[in-house]
Amino acid sequence: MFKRILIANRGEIALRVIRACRALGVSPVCVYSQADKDGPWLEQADASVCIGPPPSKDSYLRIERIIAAAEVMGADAVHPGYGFLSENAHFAEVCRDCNITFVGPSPEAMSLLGDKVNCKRLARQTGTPVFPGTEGGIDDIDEAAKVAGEIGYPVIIKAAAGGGGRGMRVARDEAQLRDSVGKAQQEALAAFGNGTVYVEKYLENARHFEVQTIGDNHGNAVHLYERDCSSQRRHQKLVEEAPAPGIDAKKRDKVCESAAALIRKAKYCGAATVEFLMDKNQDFYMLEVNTRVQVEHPVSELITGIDIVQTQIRVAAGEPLPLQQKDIQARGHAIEVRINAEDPDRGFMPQAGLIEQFAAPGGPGVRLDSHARAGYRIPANYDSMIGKLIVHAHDRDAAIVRMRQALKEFKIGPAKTTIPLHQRIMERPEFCSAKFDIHWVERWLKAQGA
Ligand code: MV4
Repeated sequence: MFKRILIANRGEIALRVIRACRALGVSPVCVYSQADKDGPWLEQADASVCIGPPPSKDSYLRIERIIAAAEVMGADAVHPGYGFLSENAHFAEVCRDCNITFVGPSPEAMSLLGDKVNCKRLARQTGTPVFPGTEGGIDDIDEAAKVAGEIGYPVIIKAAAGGGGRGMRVARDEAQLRDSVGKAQQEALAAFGNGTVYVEKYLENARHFEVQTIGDNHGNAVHLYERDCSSQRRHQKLVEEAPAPGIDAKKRDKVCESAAALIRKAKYCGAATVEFLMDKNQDFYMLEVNTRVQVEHPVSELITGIDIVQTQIRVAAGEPLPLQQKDIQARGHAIEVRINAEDPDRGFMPQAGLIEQFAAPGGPGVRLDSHARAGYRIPANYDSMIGKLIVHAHDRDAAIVRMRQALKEFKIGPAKTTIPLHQRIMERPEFCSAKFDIHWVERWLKAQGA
């Protein structure tokens, strides 16, 4: 096991990694920006070092400063959390060159899965279902138009290096396709330094289904079942749950197994999420693979009883996965809501500033992952998420009841948060009956005049 892990992140995920380090007897150390000098999570670390001014590009994204900090503090591993450098293959490579273990996949596995054209090719080989479309990147517009004609419109043009909703265009007929491909290629080149784009069938009213997987350095990979993340706005997830409600058990097992097979084939070590869209017939189509721990990992932890962050660290240290697939069972239902310091009544405007009141919810089956507390000042430079509230209960209805009560107990002020929005979501028939799709929140908010 490692002696010391440097956490190249901030906020709730830094605290989450610190907790996992303690459980494993590993010393956690942090880097922080000037804006985070009073970050409550730093009190929990064994040491911390300032790596620069508030903007991420001058601090949390500065590879050479993070490596220097790891060397100065004697860390033998780096945990990147999510965001920032977590999916940067160059960073993983620099860590390796400096004999610091990157808690995550090899740069090769990260690059392979991070390129969506390569990832889709690998998925076809492992029986992971994908959308019909071009085999690889488009180099001939006539060929792309031919494929689109065969699969039928609408189609979507995506950047191989894109992700999370960036670099996509929908085409509803051949004229739009011909108009869009060149523009999409130029945009992709400018945004990602890679102009490769591909075309696939566009699915209108899908649900977002994602499979949590984890692999080791010994050729093993397992899945921890799935999450439904359909409740989102502008590609920002608001609510996540596990398991996905109302899925046929056989279809679910099949798609989860196919996700684990993909990770195994990629010789992937660490936690990965295989994202899918699901149509109304419960057919699945892979979108992309996220090569990091995700914000919503706690719902999978609560239903399986497996600590994903501790497992990430164990496999990074070279241990084999402690569990086989047959030992992993899903129990009950878990729901997570993201608590963002944003004002939903003012276009989700971020709310920087002092938190004066912070009364945390509690009781059986309630988990709060947050770095915030009364007296904490939210910096304006980063993501507005100040915590995650997660509940677990024997079934979905009981989990919703538990979430309603936890939200009622949770008092934050004067900063506006997404708590009242979540209280309304937990009463919505679309949510309570799980008759929803990826557009339901935006449709509902629009109908509200928000
Ligand atoms: C799609 C799609 C429909 N059909 N691909 C958006 C984020 C990126 N991961 C992929 N995305 C989509 N890909 C096909 N073939 C619709 C989306 C999409 C979406 C997906 C998941 C969650 C929210 C979304 C919101 C809008 C569009």
